[in-house]
Amino acid sequence: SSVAVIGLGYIGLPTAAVLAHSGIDVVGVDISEKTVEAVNRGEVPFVEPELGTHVAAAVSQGKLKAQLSVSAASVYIIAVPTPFLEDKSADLSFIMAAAENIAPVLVGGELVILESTSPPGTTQRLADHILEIRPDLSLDGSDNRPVVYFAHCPERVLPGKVMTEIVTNDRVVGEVNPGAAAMASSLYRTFCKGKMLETDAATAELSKLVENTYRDVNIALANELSIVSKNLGVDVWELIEIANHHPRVNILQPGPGVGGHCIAVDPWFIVAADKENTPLIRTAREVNDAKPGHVVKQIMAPFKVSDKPIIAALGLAFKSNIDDMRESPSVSIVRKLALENTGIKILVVEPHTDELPQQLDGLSNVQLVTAAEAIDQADAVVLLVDHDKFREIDIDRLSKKHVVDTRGFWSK
Ligand code: SAJ
Repeated sequence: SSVAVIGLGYIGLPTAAVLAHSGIDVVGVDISEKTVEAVNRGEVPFVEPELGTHVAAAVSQGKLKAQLSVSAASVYIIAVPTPFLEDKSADLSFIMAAAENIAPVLVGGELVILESTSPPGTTQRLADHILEIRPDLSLDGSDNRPVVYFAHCPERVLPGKVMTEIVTNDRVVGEVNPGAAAMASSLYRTFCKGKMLETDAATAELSKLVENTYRDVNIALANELSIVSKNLGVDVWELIEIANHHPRVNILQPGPGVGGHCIAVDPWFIVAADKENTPLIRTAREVNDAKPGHVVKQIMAPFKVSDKPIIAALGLAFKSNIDDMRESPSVSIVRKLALENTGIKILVVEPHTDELPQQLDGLSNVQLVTAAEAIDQADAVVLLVDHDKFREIDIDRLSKKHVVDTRGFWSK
């Protein structure tokens, strides 16, 4: 059998690499020429531990190659982005474009898997779209038309641990038509040691959204508690630590806000699917989105308008020990600080990059420096990301400064 993986991002490329490693012939498809060329050289165009060696090996063994267009295969795996639009609904245009590229090469008997995180009903819509283009094919073999199988198998791997979790996590496989889940399970079993949880496509779609929403709601509780505790003079880290000793309580950690392309996005897909009945999920999103504003207030609290303090901001990534700054609350905090307070200077430290992200372009009062330089000069120090590298900072040097520790990095 052969597999075509459409979208060579942080899910598609690892999937292509592990499938190729298990002996399957894999073609990776991407619209970016740069990505296609990089993969064909055996390189990975983004940071993910251990992925590089897998891709290099698969390419050199001739099991993985990348190209710009879709060609015939027995299984198609769609792993393209599903960003959200202005109105918080999902943008399915990348999925539908993939469908349009797959449709012409189908002959019947193939399995089409959607891995992209999607609102409930999307896999069915994908199937309908392909069958509209190809009315000679079917979902059930009626009128002697060959069957194409459709399944939703959401990825659930944690960025930074993808190569481990892709093998060890249990896998949800949800079918649109009978037989699809069994086919998908047998494909994933070639590299995945976890359980195959077979269900229907809509349940699989919603389960993925619910997993991330569960975390978002839990983090919102922690973030709300961090503000309440501060106002009551209670240490939130100690509070949560103590509460979590209860055998049935497990509160997550407060922070500067929730970032990344998953947890801050997926809950909106549930809200969009049933606006009237999702006040809790919506409010949790709003609580987490409001946290950067609270952090900015906390940083500026001891200063008067005329003070013009120097502020050291430690960390820009959306979480610890990665270089990914997209949808990062730390970046919004720095931007907000810079825009709302004329005359202040912000010395940003991000050990995993050597340039500021686009959102901070053109802000003349923001500079990227080393931790030592920033702390030397700063009146206030805000810890935004709990990178291991920040353990090297000598905390004695913070004693005379206004410190805002959004992660409990030093306070815990
Ligand atoms: N965060 C907190 N407090 C916490 C935990 C996280 O503030 O206690 C923040 C992080 O700093 C970060 C954001 O939440 O800004 C999200 O980080 P994360 O590590 O919780 O999750 P992601 O976005 O890297 O990956 C999630 C994972 N989902 C779950 O754990 C349920 C991953 O398994 C999914 O595959 C991924 O989303 C995805 O692609 O959907």
